[in-house]
Amino acid sequence: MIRVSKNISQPKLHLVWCGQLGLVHAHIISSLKKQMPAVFGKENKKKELIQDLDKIYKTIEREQQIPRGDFPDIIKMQELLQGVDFTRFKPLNPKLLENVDRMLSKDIAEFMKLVREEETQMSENGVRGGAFESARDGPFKLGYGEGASEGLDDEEWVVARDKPKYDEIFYKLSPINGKISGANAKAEMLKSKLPNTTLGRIWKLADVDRDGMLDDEEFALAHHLIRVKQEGYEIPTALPKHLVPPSKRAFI
Ligand SMILES: [Ca+2]
Repeated sequence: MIRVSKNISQPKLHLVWCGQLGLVHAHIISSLKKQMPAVFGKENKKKELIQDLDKIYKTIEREQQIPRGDFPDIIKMQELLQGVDFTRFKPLNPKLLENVDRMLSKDIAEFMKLVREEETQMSENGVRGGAFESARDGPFKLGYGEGASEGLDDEEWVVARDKPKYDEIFYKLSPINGKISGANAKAEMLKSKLPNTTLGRIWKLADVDRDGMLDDEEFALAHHLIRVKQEGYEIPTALPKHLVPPSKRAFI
């Protein structure tokens, strides 16, 4: 589930949340429908399914890669299902799912735009100092050449060093026209276990051309910044020149 500061437009967030919730519900209902017998033993099977709802959640969680936090509360769901006739459930409509999925990824891209706007407003509270404030002290400045300023003096794009490793992940995410969607990138970035606010900032810096998607260079940059943060350094508020992917220098 997405968590952001209260400045972000609530209706927009609500829309993202509802889409995800609808998707989870559709999977739960379809799973229950699939397991119901056609003629005999319906009531017993229903009881069994309600009891085993946790197993059903786990299967959907694994097969659809939906985080457990996005599922409805299991006790409430069990109570709700008691009074429902499972035979009336409709089978899953793949077209509907596709639409919800598309809506979600589009919405996440929109949402990230809002995060960006919010971040700009909050820039005065952002990171100051380090190698980004002034070059007056040159290489003797605290933190020079470390964290996000690693590779500052190198001719080669510092992210390129580990890019083959990041490329491997990138191509597993089935990019379309060389890019992965916001939703796909989000799922992968969440594996870092960094807070959503930090990942939002990393996204803002990594989506250099601001099209709501990541190409291989932007994806590698996102992972580079994740590593910087995981190593205990701060994420800069603006992308330092030496971190801009070579093909995107025109955007800066
Ligand atoms: Ca992009």
